[in-house]
Amino acid sequence: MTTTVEETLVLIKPDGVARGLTGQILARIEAKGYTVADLTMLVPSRDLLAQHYAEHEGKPFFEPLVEFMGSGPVVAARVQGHRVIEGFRSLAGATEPTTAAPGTIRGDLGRDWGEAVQKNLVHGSDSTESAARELGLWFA
Ligand code: RTP
Ligand code: MG
Repeated sequence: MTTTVEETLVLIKPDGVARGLTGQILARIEAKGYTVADLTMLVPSRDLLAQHYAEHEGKPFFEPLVEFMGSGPVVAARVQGHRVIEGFRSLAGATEPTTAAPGTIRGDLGRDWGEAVQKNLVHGSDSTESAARELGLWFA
């Protein structure tokens, strides 16, 4: 019998990197028991971001989101573990940092800044299909 380790794409967004939270966020992922299997830092191109956020094209927050995500360095991580896709999203907390539950990355480390885009520190893939697609984009 072969077992496949589930994996997800985690991004530490420009706000997380700029605020010096990279180490803390990676430490939470590792403390939970997941494995950081690959790691890179880059300023993503508009093309990469447009592909990454293709599902949001046409929404009012799409342009500000792509602009924000390209505004500085982003850390991309390949994170592995049983049920890690669901587990990391649980660890990240709700999209809106003001109301994300305390104990989560967004709830403990994030807040609202009164801007067009929710600067919410991290991204995690939301399904096995998204994870495969997104890992292919960021770790080509
Ligand atoms: P993510 O994909 O980044 O893990 O976050 P998510 O699933 O919780 O949120 P999603 O709905 O996929 O939205 C992607 C990112 O777009 C920004 N956003 N801003 N109304 C707004 O201002 C708004 N809505 C979404 C956030 O940065 C969100 O994480
Ligand atoms: Mg999403």
